[in-house]
Amino acid sequence: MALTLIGSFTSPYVRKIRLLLWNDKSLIFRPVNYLEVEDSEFLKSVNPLNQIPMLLDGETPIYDSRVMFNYISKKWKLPELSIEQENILSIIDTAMASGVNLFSLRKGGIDIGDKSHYFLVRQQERIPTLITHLIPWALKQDPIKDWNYLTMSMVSLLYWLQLRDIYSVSSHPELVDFIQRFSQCPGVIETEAPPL
Ligand SMILES: N[C@@H](CCC(=O)N[C@@H](CS)C(=O)NCC(=O)O)C(=O)O
Repeated sequence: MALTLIGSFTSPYVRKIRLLLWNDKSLIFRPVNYLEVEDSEFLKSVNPLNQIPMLLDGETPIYDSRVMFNYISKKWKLPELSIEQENILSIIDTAMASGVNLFSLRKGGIDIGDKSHYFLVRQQERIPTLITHLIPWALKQDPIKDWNYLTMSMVSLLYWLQLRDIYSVSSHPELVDFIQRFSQCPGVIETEAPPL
């Protein structure tokens, strides 16, 4: 049964699933922009979470990127992640969630630099803390040996933080180097967001 991925060209969650499925030539990618009325109505009609990415395996809906990864892993019989790898994935996904929260708030007109706002401060603090935590792991990753869902997620996170000007990745030479080393991996160039 062919897989259908519903998502945008900019979402970091969508991008990591596109990278994961890059070699599946039967994948159907259905682009949506949930800020446009027609696409938003379509998304709501197929996904009660009203979020992207969404995956369909035939008629079976799969709603969350981590669940998609687990589902694909089982289907393709990929090796199970160790607890250390699961933790890396949680760190990347949580940094992504904080970034996406800040982006959405800024889009809604909120001053995300407001230091008096408990929620904003927590999101703002979390990103550098998590990014710093990822550096020792990132330094050990090799683009030939370690092109997997973790490094795909990291590429998607770092690229998106820069794209949306949410966090200055360039202040970490190790991460600039990571982006450069992984830039030629399969699908990375092709899944870059078109100019905004
Ligand atoms: N936990 C979800 C998060 C997905 C998510 O936050 N997607 C964003 C786009 S990057 C979204 O759909 N935002 C619209 C909304 O939440 O209303 C996943 O891992 O798939």
